[in-house]
Amino acid sequence: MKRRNFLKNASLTGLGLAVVPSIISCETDKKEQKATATGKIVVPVVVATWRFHNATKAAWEVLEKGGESIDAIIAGCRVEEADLKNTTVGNGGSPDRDGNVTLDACIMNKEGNYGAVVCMENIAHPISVARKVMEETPHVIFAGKGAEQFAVEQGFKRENLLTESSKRAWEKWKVKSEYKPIINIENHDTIGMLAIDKNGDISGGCTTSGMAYKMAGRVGDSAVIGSGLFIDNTVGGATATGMGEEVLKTVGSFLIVELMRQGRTPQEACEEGVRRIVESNPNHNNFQVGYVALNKKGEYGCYCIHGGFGISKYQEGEQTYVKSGSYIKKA
Ligand code: SD4
Repeated sequence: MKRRNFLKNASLTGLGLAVVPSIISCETDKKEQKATATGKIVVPVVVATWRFHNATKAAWEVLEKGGESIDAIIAGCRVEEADLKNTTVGNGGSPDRDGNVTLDACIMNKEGNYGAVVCMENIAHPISVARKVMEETPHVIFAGKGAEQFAVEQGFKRENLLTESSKRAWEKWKVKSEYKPIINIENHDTIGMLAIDKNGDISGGCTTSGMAYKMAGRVGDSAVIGSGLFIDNTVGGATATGMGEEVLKTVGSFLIVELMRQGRTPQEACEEGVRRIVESNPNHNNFQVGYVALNKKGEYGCYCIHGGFGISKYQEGEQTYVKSGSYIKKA
């Protein structure tokens, strides 16, 4: 298929969004986080894209006991990778247009080390394989068959990741074969997670099966350093969800961390990250991108193009869903 036709088919014209551009910021379901108001350091803390409350709970349990942020990230991300009902992460993820489930994941630690796997099949926990890449090899990214082979050598089991229900949905999709990624399905999307432990050290992870029914071999932003995730232990971290192509083109997570380094709050940095995409892309009505950022004080921010995104946060022993502000508000 020619690129132009592919992009045409990729548009979300079916969404019928009535849109009014506006800038609004983060609102919480519960009380506003104290750190944001007082500037005091409130760690440990973990934040994750969407309503991944089971994941942030698992991560919090590690942090609360004094565990390291990298272990909290692994514990949290693995919860979603194992959840068969979640069709956008790990086991049970939606396949590509040829019916193959291909996974992308990455991890970054407090030393600024990074490991990733892209387009990996048949291994249920790519986040753990990404950690092995980071810790056990001189490389940072393994792709496709090489990633799978490495995982098996490291003791991971090969398994079929295509569930019956994902297979049925794919077969239904094949009837029309239209690529229309509807990203904003609450509760079910890519997990990007940032955690600061009791020592004040930050780590992050991001894991996904990518866009449903993508072309074979397509890799999104999630496992690419600086796009789906970036961590700098002197500043903080950021992670992304949504249309990976747009995040990749603007190196979104790196941008947000650099803006925080220059003095922006996590909220301001996320808003600027979204603005960079929206203002350079007239097609922004047709796709979603959401960012989450965390600075070293434990202050967070989140922002997205279209309403419907939010983050799960665990801090001071309390779990909260934070509804993200959006550039475009439904009329
Ligand atoms: C990708 N960013 O593969 C991922 C998909 C995603 O919410 O985050 N969806 O482009």
